[in-house]
Amino acid sequence: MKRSILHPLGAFLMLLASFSLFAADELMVTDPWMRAAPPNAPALALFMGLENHSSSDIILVEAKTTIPGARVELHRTVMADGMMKMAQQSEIKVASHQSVMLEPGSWHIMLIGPDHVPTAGEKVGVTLTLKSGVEQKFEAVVRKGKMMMNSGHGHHNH
Ligand SMILES: [Cu+2]
Repeated sequence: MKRSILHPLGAFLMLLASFSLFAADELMVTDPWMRAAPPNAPALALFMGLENHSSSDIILVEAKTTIPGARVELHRTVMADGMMKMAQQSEIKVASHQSVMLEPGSWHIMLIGPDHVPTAGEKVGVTLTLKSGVEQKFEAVVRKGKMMMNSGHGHHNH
């Protein structure tokens, strides 16, 4: 005998989820990826979109990965004296119903001094710790990405 796909309890849980009750204080992480780097790279960069669909602000305070040996820092690339510079950040705040893009030239998570540099296609385990104490685990895929030029401009139109 076949089981009904829309089991009453399942429908109830789906209804709850649609009201974001389970998503409270939880980030939605979109397209997490790590930029492929040469085998002796001194640092690795991790990117993703962070979406907050809850009614309160969410603050990311720490990140960990399965890459051994690396110190993990929250970074933001900023303009200083006409140069693109990375600066360590103590947190990344995602305001209620807002999103923050971690992408080349902007916010990112930096792994400094990795003992292993993964190659394109490899998957890296990531754990994000929120200020609330909630931990979120997921995998980021390693792929090639554009390098940011130190041009002093985020965008070029030719
Ligand atoms: Cu950085």
